[in-house]
Amino acid sequence: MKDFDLSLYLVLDPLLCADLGMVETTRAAVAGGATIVQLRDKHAPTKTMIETGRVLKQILHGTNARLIVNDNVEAAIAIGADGLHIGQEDMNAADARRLIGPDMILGLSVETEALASAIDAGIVDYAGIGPVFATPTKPDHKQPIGFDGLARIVRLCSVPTVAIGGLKAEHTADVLSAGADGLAVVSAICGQPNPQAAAALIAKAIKEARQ
Ligand code: TZP
Ligand code: MG
Repeated sequence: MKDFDLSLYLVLDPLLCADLGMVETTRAAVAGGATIVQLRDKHAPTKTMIETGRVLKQILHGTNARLIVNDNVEAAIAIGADGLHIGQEDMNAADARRLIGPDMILGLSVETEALASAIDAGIVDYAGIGPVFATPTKPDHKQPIGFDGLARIVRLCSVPTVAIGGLKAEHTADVLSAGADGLAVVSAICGQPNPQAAAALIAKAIKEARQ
């Protein structure tokens, strides 16, 4: 069994992180309790992804947080990241698994019950489910599913799950009640005046909801 904790999953956004930068945002978020950091930069060339990812890997070294790379298999491997995250429109999960090997974490975005039922737990390690709410962070997102939709989709997933889309600290209890293992957030941490405090607020809500 792979060892990773989906509870507070930070997805980086280079524009929202512009002031502090993705590296310092990561440092702060992990200090605040982020358990996974995903390097997501849709427009960066592979070379830049690799450079940034290597710095992030150094920052996460010695912490329990894992580094996941969005979409870019070549970068994920070159960085020596802990994992790769792909969407339904990206590479096929079986092909991604063949390229990254058995040990890297593989995450897959899931937006519907049909897609949840189709997950092969022998290939995919976790599902990112959403968007729960509409969000300006991803303008091309699919139809929001709400907490009811989240619960229906989680039930059909044979792998651990993390919810995404418009999530803030105040949604923590509802996300966990729906059965998800954690919250994935972008704007609740990236671009916040104090990303460490923002992460700590969600981490505290997770702890409280689990009691
Ligand atoms: N996938 C579905 S919604 C989303 C992604 C990457 C963006 C979520 O951003 P935010 O700011 O946490 O709503
Ligand atoms: Mg993608």
